[in-house]
Amino acid sequence: MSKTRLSFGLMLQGPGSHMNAWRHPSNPADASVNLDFFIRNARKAEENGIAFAFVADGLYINEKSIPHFLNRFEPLTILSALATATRKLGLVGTVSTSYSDPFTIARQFASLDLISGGRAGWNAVTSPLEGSGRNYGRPHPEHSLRYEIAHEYLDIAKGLWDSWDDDAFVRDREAGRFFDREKLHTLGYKGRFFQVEGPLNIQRSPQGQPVLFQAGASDAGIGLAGRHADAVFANHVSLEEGQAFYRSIKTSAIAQGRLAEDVKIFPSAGPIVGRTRKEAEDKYQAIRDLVSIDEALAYLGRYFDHHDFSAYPLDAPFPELGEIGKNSFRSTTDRIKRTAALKRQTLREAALEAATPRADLIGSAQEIADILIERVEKQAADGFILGFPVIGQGLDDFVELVIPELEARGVYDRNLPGKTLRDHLGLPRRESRYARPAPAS
Ligand code: FMN
Repeated sequence: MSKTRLSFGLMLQGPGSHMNAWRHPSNPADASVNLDFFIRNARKAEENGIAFAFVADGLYINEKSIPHFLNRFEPLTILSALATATRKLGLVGTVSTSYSDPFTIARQFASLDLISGGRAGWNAVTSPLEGSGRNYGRPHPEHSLRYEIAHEYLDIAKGLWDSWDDDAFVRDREAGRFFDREKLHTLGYKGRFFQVEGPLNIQRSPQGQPVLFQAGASDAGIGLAGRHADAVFANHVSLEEGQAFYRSIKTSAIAQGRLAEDVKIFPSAGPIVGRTRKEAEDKYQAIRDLVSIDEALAYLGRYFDHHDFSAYPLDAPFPELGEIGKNSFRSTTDRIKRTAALKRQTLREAALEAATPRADLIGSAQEIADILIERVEKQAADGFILGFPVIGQGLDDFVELVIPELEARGVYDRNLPGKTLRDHLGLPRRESRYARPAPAS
């Protein structure tokens, strides 16, 4: 095996990442709430060496939302079910730091980690959608405030996860001693946003601490990742963009006294693969045809906090939007605006592209393998989160066509290297802040 080894996560979001994936014949129409379908995909991923399942989430819907977002599983609940249906697959779920409490969430991920034997990961997001505030009865915090809250939140979660030393629960029946008092640590956190006494009422994680993912790409997001994240979910498109982002995350980690390899970068990748390029292009077109222009406009609007694009002329240049979207998916709205200006797109073109992105991962297995390997070798990625536009067709094709190609090139191994998610990602077990260094021998 060469030095390059590709590693994948699989985005599990019902029918796939495409807004109308539910209409595709390779998926059940109720994929977003079909437990058997989730289990089937999770097991297929595991059998083929995919390191983890990744469940994204949102906290606000309206009638313009992506159809399968209107009716979907809550991440920690579905991951707990998948934990009992799989043995090795990592289980990463998205939970917002803006609309939850650190004690509850630290406890839930610690429980998932224990249930799964050390396979839990948390994608800590700050929540882009303004409407979320209306579901929680409080104002949606502004972008930079969301990140300040997130810093404090993650400090607390990590502190709580070290509440007990690894061997704190002695359970000595004879002596009637359940735990060792010396190995219990009370956090006593008093911050600007949270006061959390602790300790957490669950033992330390099999992998030290659950793996922390992060998914914001603005400067504030990069700062949060550099300080806290073990892995970052990214969504850039070109090799150059990917390299710049990769560098910025690693630089941010180093500035925090960490090593570049302490944080792994996982861009999303949604390959559409065919036995020939033509077959792949036909599949892309079939997916694109699932969306009407009105649906595409609504999809575009979602990134801009459900801005109504239907009032603008369709075939005029992409409109000037000023501050709209700044407090939402900022890094994504910036990219949409930049691309529209660069390619001189009309609103129609920008909307159709947003609804069915034409990534460069459409082609034969050889072409897809070339691109994936190049991105890892040229330091734009440490691995990928596979967000197939249509999961039924996409996962089958990837497993049948791309994985054998990667194996033949010696850059992929279906046997996952260890047991925990940290093992799969090449991350060391996280030692407790209270751990004493081993005595010198
Ligand atoms: N926010 C969510 O609420 N749920 C998600 O599943 C989610 N996934 C994201 C994936 C990527 C690749 C990016 C860039 C963002 C994601 N976000 C998600 C939003 C971020 O957490 C954040 O709230 C928003 O993007 C604003 O931060 P940013 O400007 O730093 O990107």
